[in-house]
Formats: sequence, structure tokens, C-alpha cells
Amino acid sequence: VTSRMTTVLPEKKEQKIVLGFSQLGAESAWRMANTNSIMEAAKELDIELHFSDGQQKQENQIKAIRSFIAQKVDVIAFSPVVESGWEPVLKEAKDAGIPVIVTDRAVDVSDPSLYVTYMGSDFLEEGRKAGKYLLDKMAGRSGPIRIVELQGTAGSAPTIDRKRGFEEIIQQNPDMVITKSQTGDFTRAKGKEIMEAMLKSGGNHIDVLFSHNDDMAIGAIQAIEEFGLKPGKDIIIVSVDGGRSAFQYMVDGKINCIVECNPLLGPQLMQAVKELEAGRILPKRIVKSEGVFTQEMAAKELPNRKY
Ligand code: GYE
Repeated sequence: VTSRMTTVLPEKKEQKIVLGFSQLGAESAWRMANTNSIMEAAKELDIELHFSDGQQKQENQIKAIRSFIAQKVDVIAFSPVVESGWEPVLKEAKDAGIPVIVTDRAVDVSDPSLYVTYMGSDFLEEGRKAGKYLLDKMAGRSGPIRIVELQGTAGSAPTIDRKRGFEEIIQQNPDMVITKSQTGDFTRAKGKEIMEAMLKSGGNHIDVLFSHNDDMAIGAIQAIEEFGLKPGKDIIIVSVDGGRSAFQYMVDGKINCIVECNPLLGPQLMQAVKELEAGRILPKRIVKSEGVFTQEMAAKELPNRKY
């Protein structure tokens, strides 16, 4: 009887790969595009995605990763809100034999075997690109050039590296000084709030705003306009990311330069998941290649922006 039963059963179905993904939050246009890209790519490649939003809190992400381990998913991927503090939970994943892919933001761990690959942008280079633009833009201008900086989330890889890369380059012009630097947590609301405070304590002494992302730049633009100054003219604005709405601000002359950071990591991530499951070894670092856009190119590039 048993043998007859097996012959009528359907062919053994291919098991879907299960991916647990811990997203860090929903703080920016970049992040929303990143999440959509991951969800769409999973669907397209028929990967079962268990998605969790950490709401910009490391403890939530650690909980999510622990629950993926308990669920025995095939692969775990995550975008770490901050760089440090991941060793214990990554060790738990390793002990459970579940490979971990780090995506978008980097982790700072002493044991590199705790993850299989890190896939994302070169934030240090992004900071340098912003600095280089400013060096050229301000060449020949005398006197102090006073820069205010809106930093992203404290302790996050893009904040640490964009700041470092930017400072490394602007040092070449001793007239350039960062007069104020504060975190706006990568959000529009905080960008506005902090820019308002900076303007109140010395608005006419700000020449440049370097914002670690578009959302904070857009918030700051609102504050600058309400203060009665012209963004892009009275205050030169350099931002990072390159989403559609920021591009529109650049077309309108309110942002001077955007250093691109590409959030569309989904296809590459799912590709890596499939390769891992097929037993291949991945390169330890996969870098996204990105450009720099200025006002002169803004109108032409706008229709190409995917988010
Ligand atoms: O620049 C910012 C987002 O981690 C590269 O996070 C990402 C950054 C991006 O909130 O807009």
C-alpha cells in the first residue's frame, strides 16, 4: 500500500529558499527604495522573504536576527543601523550554520568570518566626492568658507565615512572650516529642525551646507527659505543619495551637487543568496559604482532617476 501511495504523490516540489532580512528602518526616500528593491527582487527570484523593520533601533534588529535563527531560515541578510555591537548575535548565526550577508551599511567586527559578504556603497569615496566638488566650486574664493554639516545617524557607517572622506579633501583648502556639525538622523524633520537652530545662531555666516543625505537637505532647504535666504545661492548645498525629489530641487537651483548612492541593491542581494545556496563562494566585498551630478546635468538626468 505504501509503495502505491508514493507513486501517486506529485513530484517532490523544489523547496523555496527562505531569506530573513532585517531592514534598519524607513527613515528616508533612499530606504524606501531599498526596501522596495529587495521585496521586488525576492518575488522575481521566487525567494521566500521574511522581512523585519528595525525602526532605527539596533535592539530591534538583534531581536529580528535571533528570530530568523530560531526559524532556521536558509540565509540572513541585514543592513546594520550602526557599525558596532553585532558580534554576539552574528556568532549565534554562525553557530547555527546560517550564512549572513551584510548589505548597505558596514559592520565593525574583529572576526570577518562572522559574515560571508558585505555588499554596498563606498561611503568614504562619497564623502571625498562631495569634498572635491566643493574644492572646485570654491576655488578662487577668498576668506573663510564656513561649512555646516548635517550628519546622518550617529555611529552608522555612512555617517562615519562620509564625514571622514569629506574632511580629508577639504583640508586641502585651509580657508574651509566646518563651523557646525550635528546629527539629523537621516530624516527630513530633523534636518529642518537642526538647520533652523543653526541659522538662528549665525545664519548669515553660513556659506555651505554638506548634508549626509537628501532628506535632511530637503528639510534644511525649507528652514533656509523660511529664514529668508536662497538655498543654492546664499548657501551652497551638497547632498548625498540622488532620489527624484532631490533631483527636482537641483533642477530648481536649490541644491548644487548630489553625490550618488544607489539603493537598488535587491537584485544583487538575491543573486548572492542564490549563489550561496548553490554552494558558491562570494567575494568578501561587493561595491556599487556611483556618480556625481551637478546642477548643469540635473534636468537631463532627472527622467532617469528610478526612485
Ligand atoms: O544615504 C540615507 C539612508 O545607509 C546609504 O541611509 C544608506 C543611507 C542613505 O537613510 O538616505
